[in-house]
Amino acid sequence: MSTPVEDGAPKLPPVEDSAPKLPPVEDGAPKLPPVEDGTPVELDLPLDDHGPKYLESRREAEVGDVALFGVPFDGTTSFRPGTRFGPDHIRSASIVLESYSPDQDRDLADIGYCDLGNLEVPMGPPGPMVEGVEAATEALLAAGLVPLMLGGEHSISTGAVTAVQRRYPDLLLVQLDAHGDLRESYLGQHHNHACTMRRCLSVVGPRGLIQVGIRSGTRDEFVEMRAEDRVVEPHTAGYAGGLRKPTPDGRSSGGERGAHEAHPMARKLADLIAARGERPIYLTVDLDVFDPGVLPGTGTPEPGGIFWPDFRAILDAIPEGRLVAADVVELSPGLDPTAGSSVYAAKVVREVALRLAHDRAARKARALRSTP
Ligand SMILES: [Mn+2]
Repeated sequence: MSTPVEDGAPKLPPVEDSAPKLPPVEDGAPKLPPVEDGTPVELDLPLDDHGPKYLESRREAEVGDVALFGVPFDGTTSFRPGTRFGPDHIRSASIVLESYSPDQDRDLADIGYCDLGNLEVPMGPPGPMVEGVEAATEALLAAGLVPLMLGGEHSISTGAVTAVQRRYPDLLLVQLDAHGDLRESYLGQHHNHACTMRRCLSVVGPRGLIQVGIRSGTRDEFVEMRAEDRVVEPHTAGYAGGLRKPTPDGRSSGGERGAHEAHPMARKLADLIAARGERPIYLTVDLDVFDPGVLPGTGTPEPGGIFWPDFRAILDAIPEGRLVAADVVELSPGLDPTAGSSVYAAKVVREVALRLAHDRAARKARALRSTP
């Protein structure tokens, strides 16, 4: 079981940042109440906030927010660079979206969310970038925010996962991706985006990773993923696009949960999550998990990917209350002049943000109920 620490409670070991420091509690002295949701948050981070914002988000963070931040890094991209432009294109494209999600029957207008802008990270070798992302994610968590990171290439995930795992030691990482990303090193780089899950595995441990949608990798990668029973492959899972559980009156089910049970990939994901116990979950969405027919704007497209209804079912397969952080990476907007890929990515971000906010509220309600 995890012990989620919310709202900037100072329970973490050494945090050398803006985390609020409480005075030592004297015998009999009343404990300070947890910081209330909506309290303004001061962050001392290298953030560039001059670009566009995601939909109607606030720039200023408040305790309890889902906090979007971009990491415009594509220093290790092997084939076609351009993901450094991903975060701002997601924001610009978000303008075509409504804040309401009919899939979830939830609305961004009802949640607290902010868009902090882009983290300033050095281009070139990825090491300093990974450290910068880790420190930033750590600071957001300490301030009582829920991190939602926009890429950038996939190597940005390692630092975020490391910081989130420190706060949630039994963290489970769910990866949506076309690629296994399990190389030990690639093109001489330890932190290449083809190695991201190998790096993350050393953080979350062998039972801490589930890989969904993988359809490209070396034979060794597939042998490992299958032997560890941690992969949901599109083809072997009995992939079938499209589902909507009709209600008795024939309309679609809207925000009703349970849609994943009718979907083979999502059902398998639910089984793999259940087999690992009740753990907090970090969701990393490499957008190349989608079929290049619907999302061509990514550096390493791979035929045979998922479609929107599959994504909806997969998100639904994550048990309520468990999602604690997420990222959406590998949009390379220059590769899709229609901008359709950016809109797709922006919609993925909306759905994930809504789930993050809903799950945080669910955890909070649970914690309140268990307090006498
Ligand atoms: Mn990938």
